[in-house]
Amino acid sequence: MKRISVFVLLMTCILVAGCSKNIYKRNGDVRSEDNGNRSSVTIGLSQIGSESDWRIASTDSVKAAFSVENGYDLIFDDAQQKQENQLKAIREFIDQGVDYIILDPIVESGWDSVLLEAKEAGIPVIVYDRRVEVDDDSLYTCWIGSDFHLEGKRACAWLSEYLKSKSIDREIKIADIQGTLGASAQIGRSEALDEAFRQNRNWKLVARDTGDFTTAKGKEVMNSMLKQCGDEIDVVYAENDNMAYGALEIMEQRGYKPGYDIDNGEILVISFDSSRNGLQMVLDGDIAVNVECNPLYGPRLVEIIDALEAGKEVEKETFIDEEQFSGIGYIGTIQVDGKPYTVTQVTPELLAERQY
Ligand code: GZL
Repeated sequence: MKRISVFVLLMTCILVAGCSKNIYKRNGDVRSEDNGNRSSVTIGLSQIGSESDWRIASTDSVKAAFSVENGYDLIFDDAQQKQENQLKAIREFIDQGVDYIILDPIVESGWDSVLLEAKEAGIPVIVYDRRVEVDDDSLYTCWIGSDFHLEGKRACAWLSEYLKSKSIDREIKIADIQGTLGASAQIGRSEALDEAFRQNRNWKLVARDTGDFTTAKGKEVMNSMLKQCGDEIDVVYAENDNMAYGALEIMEQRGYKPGYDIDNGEILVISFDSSRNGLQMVLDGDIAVNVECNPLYGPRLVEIIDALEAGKEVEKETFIDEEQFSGIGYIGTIQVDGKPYTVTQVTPELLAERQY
C-alpha cells in the first residue's frame, strides 16, 4: 500500500510541476505562463437585446470594457428580448468552457437549472442590471445593479412635492406604462407606484399595461390608453425613456399636450433611464421628471472580473449610484424614507456632458 502511495505521490508531483507552468482555460487554451503574463480571459456575456437607448448604451459599455486590447476575449450574445435565447447562450458558453459568464437577465425567474449547470462546470456567473430570483444564491457569484424600487419612489416623491407646490389635492389620474413584465426594473418601478397609491389616497390608477420597454409598444399602449380614458389622464408614468418617446409621439398625434399644467389639460410625463434623448425631452418640457438608471456597467464589471482573477472576494450585492432630473429647478431635493435626494434641473450644458 505504502509503495503505491509513494508512486502516486511521485506522479502527482510531476503532474503538478508540469501544470504549474500553465494554467489552462476551460476550453483547453493556455491562460497564463509562469512569468505571469496572463493571456486573455474569456467572457461569455448574455445581453437581453437592443430594445432601448439604455440597452444600447449598456452594450457599448461592456464591449468597450471587455476589449481584446484590455486582455479579454468577449463572446457576446444578443438574446433579442427572449429568455430562451439567454438560456441557450449560457449553455453554449458552458460548452465553450468560458472563464466567466456575465448575465443581464430579462426577467427574474427561470434561471435555477442553467445556473446550476454553470456552477457544476465551475464557471462563475456575474449578474448585472436586472436580478435573478433563485432558491440558492450560491448559483451566482455576485450582482451589481440599480435599486429599481428606490427609482420609483424618487419619481413618486417628486410628483408628490410638485402637486403640493401647486396646491393640487384633487383626484390625480395616473396611467402606468410598465416595462417588460417580470423584469426587475418593471417590478421595482411598478411596486413603488402602487406604494404611492396607498400613501396618496387621491392618486388613482386609471390605466396600466406593458410597453415592454420599447418605443413601438409604448406608442401602442399609449394609443389605447388615450382611447379609453385620454381626457381623464393627468400623469403618464412611463417605466423607461423609450416608452415615453412612444407615448409622447401618440399624444402629439392625438392632440394631447405634455407639460406641467395638469389643471389645464396638459399631461405630466414621468420617465426613467435619463438617456440623452430622454433628458432632451426634459429640457424641451415634454418630460417633467426623469430618474436615472445608469447603464455604464463595463468598467464596474471589469473590476469584478479582475478581483476574481486575483483571487479576491467580491461583494455579493452592489447598488450603483443614480441621479434624478427635472425641467423645473424649484424642487431641488426630495425625501424618500427620510433621506434627501437631489433633483437636478436639466440645462443644455448638462446635456452636452452626458455620456449616454
Ligand atoms: C434597467 C434596465 C431597463 C431600462 C430599460 O436597469 O434593465 O431595461 O430601464 C431597458 O430602458 O430596456
